[in-house]
Amino acid sequence: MAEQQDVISLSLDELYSLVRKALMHHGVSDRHADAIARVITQGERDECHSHGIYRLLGCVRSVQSGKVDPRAEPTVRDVAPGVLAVDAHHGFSLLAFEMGLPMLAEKARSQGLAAMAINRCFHFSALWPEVEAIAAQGLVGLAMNPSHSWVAPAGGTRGVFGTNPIAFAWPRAAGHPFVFDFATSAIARGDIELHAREGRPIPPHWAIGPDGRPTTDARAALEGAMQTFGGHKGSALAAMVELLAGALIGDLTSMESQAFDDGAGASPCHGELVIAIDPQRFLGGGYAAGQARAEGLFAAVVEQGARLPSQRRFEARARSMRDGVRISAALYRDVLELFDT
Ligand code: NDP
Ligand code: PYC
Repeated sequence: MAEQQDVISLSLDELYSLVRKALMHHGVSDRHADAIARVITQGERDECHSHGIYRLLGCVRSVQSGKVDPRAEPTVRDVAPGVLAVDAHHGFSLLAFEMGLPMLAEKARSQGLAAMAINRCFHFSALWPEVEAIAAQGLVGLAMNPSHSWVAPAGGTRGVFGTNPIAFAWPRAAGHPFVFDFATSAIARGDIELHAREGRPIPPHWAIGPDGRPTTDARAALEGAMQTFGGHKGSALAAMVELLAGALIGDLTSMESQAFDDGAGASPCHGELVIAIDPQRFLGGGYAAGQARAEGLFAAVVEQGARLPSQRRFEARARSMRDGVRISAALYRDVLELFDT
């Protein structure tokens, strides 16, 4: 660890160990601590600050709230040839994902397409680590989940939807997969929280304040309602996530998750839908041609100077793997204070 004025430099190993130790200090089991520390380290490594080490504070708060079972052992259930369900038993979601992934991949390979419902999980993380793990097996990945009802529908003023991320990954023969992962709100709530922590203003299209008017005050935004991205289009996608990753899989919508929290301040508790598709099954002998077509599409994007989603992230990853990460001294202090309670 190296300190330089208001920034602390950590290697990825140091970061991982720090997160893991803090979680275990608060009674999180080895297996959950490993899964969480891996994903938080990946978030910081890829410079996704809203879902990096900052999330450790929320994880510990969730455990302290008494809502999460930090030692819950997920159970995997084979539901149908193309469907499985993982019950997280009110633990964090990441171990449940890891435990379900082998069966999801096996079913996708045998059926061409498979879906995994993760139920009763506390969810705080970005989704790209999950769809990237699916793409690493040569499969197309799609994942989504509700959260808390912080987001107003387009044309409304009161929260109904969660920030409801949708993530997609397409495996490529060489290099990183094509990946996008975004909230269906104008921005992740974690980003507004970071603006509020640091006293920075936000763009007016991110949220409305408690008075129902657009605001640049991050604290007012957290008390008001967030906006969807792309107006009615983001609003419809957010509703789709509530339906597919809530009603369809027998789990809570964002409004229900918020009610379940009952002011405890834990991470949202709900379900997640993860879909894997095997392009070899779909394309058979045409697999190479299908891949080539996809590469033609990506080339047409980058050739004109536009960038592919996740390119910034992959560049950040290369940098962090070489140089480690730098986090603000204020955040680092907050993390160290977790060991005092
Ligand atoms: P952003 O708006 O920052 O980015 C979303 C995506 O767009 C990324 O894949 C990003 O790639 C890509 N992108 C950004 N700018 C460009 C560009 N100019 N050209 C091409 N692609 C671009 O994300 P959000 O704030 O919406 O979400 C951040 C994270 O929060 C996500 O990882 C999401 O999973 C997580 N989240 C989790 C929730 C949960 O319930 N667990 C709820 C809501 C969000 P790149 O990264 O390379 O910039
Ligand atoms: O940043 O919106 C968010 C979020 C919700 C749950 C996890 N992240």
